[in-house]
Amino acid sequence: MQTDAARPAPAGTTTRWTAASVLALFELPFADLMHRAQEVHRRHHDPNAVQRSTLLSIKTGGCSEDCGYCSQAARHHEANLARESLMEVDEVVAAARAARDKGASRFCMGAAWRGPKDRDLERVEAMIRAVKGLGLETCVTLGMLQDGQAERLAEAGLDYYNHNLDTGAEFYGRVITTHTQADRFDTLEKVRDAGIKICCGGIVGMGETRPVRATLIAQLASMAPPPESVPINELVPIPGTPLADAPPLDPFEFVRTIACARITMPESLVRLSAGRESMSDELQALCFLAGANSIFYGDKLLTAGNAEAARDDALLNRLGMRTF
Ligand code: SAM
Ligand code: DTB
Ligand code: SF4
Repeated sequence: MQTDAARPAPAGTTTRWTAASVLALFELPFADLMHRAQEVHRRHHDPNAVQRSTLLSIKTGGCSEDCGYCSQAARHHEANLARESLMEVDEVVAAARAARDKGASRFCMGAAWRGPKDRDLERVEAMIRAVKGLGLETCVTLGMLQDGQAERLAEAGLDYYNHNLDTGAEFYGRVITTHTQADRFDTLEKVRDAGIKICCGGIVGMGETRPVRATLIAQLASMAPPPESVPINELVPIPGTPLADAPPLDPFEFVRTIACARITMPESLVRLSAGRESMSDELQALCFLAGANSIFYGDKLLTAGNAEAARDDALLNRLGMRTF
């Protein structure tokens, strides 16, 4: 017998997701939730294909914000991260070319800023133009944008802007106090208005409850339209940050989060993002079954390690998955 939440919405109807209706998904028996995620996944995507993005930190550390998970906040000096100023365009292009040659289709450039200064944007625009010229999709994550900045990025040919909601509204202030989730929505609106696609997701495993995870997914799914890319990060606990000792998340709860993202955002790419380095191959395979169809590819995320490319190649090969 299937419970109500296990039943798919009738064809041609749209579902308005609330925290309560997403929580009902989270609470399904695991097999029912996975079945529903697979149904949605197979209706909208090739279940045997995974997209690969490569990350590069183009400006590292020294950030004014206090995000509790982040190694790059200036105030988390015990994380002992070496600061690096904005990279030169040709260094970035060399890294992008290497990523393309290894098979990535999207190159994501991240900067540890509260937001970019107009004079920094000029160099970022040059990076976008050059990386796009290599035939890669471009993504940047630069923090909060001021009026006119999204238009400049669009003009440079930017495909995606990454800006995460990070956690459910009710938990946001417990993790970050130097800006609000409303500030994040403000930037997302500027990005959308400039015609740039949105990459927006969050982090789980920060000590939040299941209802908080349900709020996060409902908030993402309620964006109109939902983000084209949805990164689901598992906290990478970084010594010296306030969340270094967050209690580990039950791996099945992580898989459930992926499944809920897939069901509520059928057309989006759902990215199995940070945290893969410490996940088993079997857990990652469950995430693909739950509807994840994108990964970060390359031995490093921004400052933390990622699953090694050779291990990913072997895993995708063992699962008979192709890449795009
Ligand atoms: N400063 C910009 C911002 O905050 O949007 C861009 C860079 S920031 C590092 C990008 C995203 O990385 C954050 O929103 C967060 O979701 C993710 N992130 C950062 N540190 C993480 C960690 N230790 N574990 C998992 N995800 C993390
Ligand atoms: C996202 O959601 N995850 C990426 C990307 N967007 C920029 C970043 C993960 C960072 C993990 C911790 C680190 O490398 O410092
Ligand atoms: Fe880290 Fe971005 Fe927060 Fe700065 S704004 S502390 S880089 S997550």
